[in-house]
Amino acid sequence: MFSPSTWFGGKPAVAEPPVPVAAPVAPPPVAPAVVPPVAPPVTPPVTPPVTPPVTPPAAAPTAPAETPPPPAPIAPPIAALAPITVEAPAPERTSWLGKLKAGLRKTGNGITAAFVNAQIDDELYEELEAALLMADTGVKATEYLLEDLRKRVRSNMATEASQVKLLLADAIADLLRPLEKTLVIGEHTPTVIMVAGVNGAGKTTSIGKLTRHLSNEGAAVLLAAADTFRAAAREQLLVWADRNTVEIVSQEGGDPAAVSFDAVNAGKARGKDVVLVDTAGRLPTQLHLMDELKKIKRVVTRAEATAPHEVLLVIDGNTGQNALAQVKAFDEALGLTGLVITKLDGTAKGGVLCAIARERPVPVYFIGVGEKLEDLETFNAREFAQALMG
Ligand SMILES: Nc1nc2c(ncn2[C@@H]2O[C@H](COP(=O)(O)OP(=O)(O)O)[C@@H](O)[C@H]2O)c(=O)[nH]1
Ligand SMILES: [Mg+2]
Repeated sequence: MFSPSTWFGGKPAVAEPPVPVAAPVAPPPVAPAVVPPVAPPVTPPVTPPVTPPVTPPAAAPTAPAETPPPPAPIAPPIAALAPITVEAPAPERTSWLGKLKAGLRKTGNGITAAFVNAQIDDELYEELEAALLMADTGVKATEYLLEDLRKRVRSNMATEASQVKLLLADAIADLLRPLEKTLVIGEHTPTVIMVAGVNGAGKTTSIGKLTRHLSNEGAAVLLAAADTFRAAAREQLLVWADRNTVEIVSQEGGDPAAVSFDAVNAGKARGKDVVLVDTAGRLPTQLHLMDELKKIKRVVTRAEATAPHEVLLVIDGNTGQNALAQVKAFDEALGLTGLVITKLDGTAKGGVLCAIARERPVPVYFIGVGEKLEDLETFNAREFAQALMG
């Protein structure tokens, strides 16, 4: 079974009495849990819970009243019984930091440049203001950071620009710290995670990466291909399922809410630890599509009263200030529990996390720094602040 590591916190699940409705399908044997080499741990290690026995659903699922979804066929498990292949260990956190730093270098250079041959004067603060705004930090967070920085400079009696630079890194890290949070898996079986975002943000890729990490730790994952609009989207998730040797619930041209409903029920019946629901991309301004997303959420709750346990928004790190607008809109529609910020290895400027921290502090569970399976990392405010400073 599954014992969460530093990547995924977890609390012991309360074992429910077995109901003799249907015998649960035994989960596929898994390779010994491998803790990804993330060091140092971002959060204090959580004591692994006592492995709960796989329990069938407590009650037969009731179909949603408002939408009786047609049953989605459950795709045959793809090599579900094969042991999970443990690949070469992911790169050390340091090399991952290198990727993040390289990605944010443009921003860092802008902020760093302000300190070159600088005195502590109004001109320095003006240059920092311009650099922070250019890094997508936004007006409010920029104002907040500069005011905070001035206080720190006074209380530390800093006399050199180089000291101010360190103090700014501190100020950014402190601002971002409330965004640090560990994704908790194991409190519910299955833990249902719904993933939303605009087109191309990196939802499916992030789900693939997350599945890999969860599988590596011994969690049984079921994917729900609720992006039913494009055949290509389903295929893409199938490829990820295949690579990760996990099962997938998918239906050609089906109703996304129906697929999600069936996936949650299948996850309960098969004793999965996690059900990841991939949804189609949409803009917050497309109201009918936002309504559809709300419907998926409602229907998931009908399949399992406590679900979804997590509603994640995936954001392309290159989106700039629009990312904040996305967080606000999706949060209002769905009640977000966490964010995944992708593509921080590219030309992303990263400052928007400061804006999010200031204006809509939804926790950042993970950041994506590339297209490969291992290119997903937990968010650490101090590291991010340092990468942002160059
Ligand atoms: N460089 C980079 N590319 C990424 C990252 N995450 C996703 N992508 C790429 O972004 C594109 C869109 O990703 P996809 O997962 O299909 O987005 P979706 O529409 O939200 O499901 C694909 O080409 C991915 O390979 C990342 O962290 N870094
Ligand atoms: Mg997708």
